[in-house]
Amino acid sequence: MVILASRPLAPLGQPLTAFLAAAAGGTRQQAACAAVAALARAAMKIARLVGDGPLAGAHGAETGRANADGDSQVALDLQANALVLEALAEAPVAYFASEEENAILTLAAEAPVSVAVDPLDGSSNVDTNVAIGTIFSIFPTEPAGATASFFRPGAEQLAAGYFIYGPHTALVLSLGTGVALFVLDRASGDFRLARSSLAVPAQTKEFAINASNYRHWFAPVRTFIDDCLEGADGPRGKNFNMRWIASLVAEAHRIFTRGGVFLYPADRRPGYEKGRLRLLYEAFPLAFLMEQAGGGATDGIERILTRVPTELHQRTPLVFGSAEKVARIAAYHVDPALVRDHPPLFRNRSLFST
Ligand code: FDP
Ligand code: ZN
Repeated sequence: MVILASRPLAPLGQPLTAFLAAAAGGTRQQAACAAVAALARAAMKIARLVGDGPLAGAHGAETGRANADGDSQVALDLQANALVLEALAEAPVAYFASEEENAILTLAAEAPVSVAVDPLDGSSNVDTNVAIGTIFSIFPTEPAGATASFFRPGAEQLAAGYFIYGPHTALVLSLGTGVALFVLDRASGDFRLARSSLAVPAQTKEFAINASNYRHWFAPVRTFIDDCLEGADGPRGKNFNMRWIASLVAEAHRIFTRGGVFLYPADRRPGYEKGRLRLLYEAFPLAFLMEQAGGGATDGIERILTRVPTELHQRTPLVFGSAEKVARIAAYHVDPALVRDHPPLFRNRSLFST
């Protein structure tokens, strides 16, 4: 993990509560820090449920219900959503947007911040004991109401982060001044600072994509991956390594640890024309964290943080990780000279069709 040496480092081992107290400035910042503390309390409970695995019940059991986006909900999706909602209801939070809710909920309309969450990311991995997580994004509340508070550029986030429930439970957090890593100390029950000023290495030889969708991809992504797969014999002149965990937080955590690039592009499958991942509570927080750590995030054409959602569960193509690689993938989308095979679609519109 690369550390940016120029930033002042908080003491390692510092409890999250002390870190937040030291960071809190004005009313909004204080409310954002209180929301992070509430999310951490929920995450500890979720971590315990995840850690108990099948002993705590059939976590991965289909509930027979689907969220507004059509994804089937497993038991732990609903438990995690309830725990996060319960914790945020006790924090100065005005509006709550969640992958598991059909509409934005009002908690305390006058409160200074609003929170969007993916309560349990990677829930298809619940029964396989693979790392899963909770992703969150904190915005200032706008007097105009719920939609104005969330339907705005991602660059206006006050704070963002994710909890990852893996062999250890960690929090990767940005309050807008760099990125810090906290690890749950099971003995004390506190999240403790483990690394300050995380930085995503600018270059990488590792990419992550669900290659089973190869035949559905549009030409720019297919050409980029073809070029990587040709390794030292191809146009890139070097060998690459591939990973796919199918758990967004776990992919992000690997990239924060050793660099790399993640792609979930739009493709030709019905329902995937705008990608799979959600703009508000998946792409925005990860893009915020990546940029705060010197990495990048794009939908192929546009920087994720300048996008403005128009729907709660809006999907987006998503590429994030090492800055140099993200820029290269964006270049494949705008420079036809880089794309070896031009299906008719690409002549009229880019890979990430809108
Ligand atoms: P999941 O549906 O299990 O919550 O958030 C969506 C997500 O997982 C990501 O965590 C993961 O990267 C992606 O879906 C995996 O999608 P595929 O199964 O299409 O590869
Ligand atoms: Zn998710």
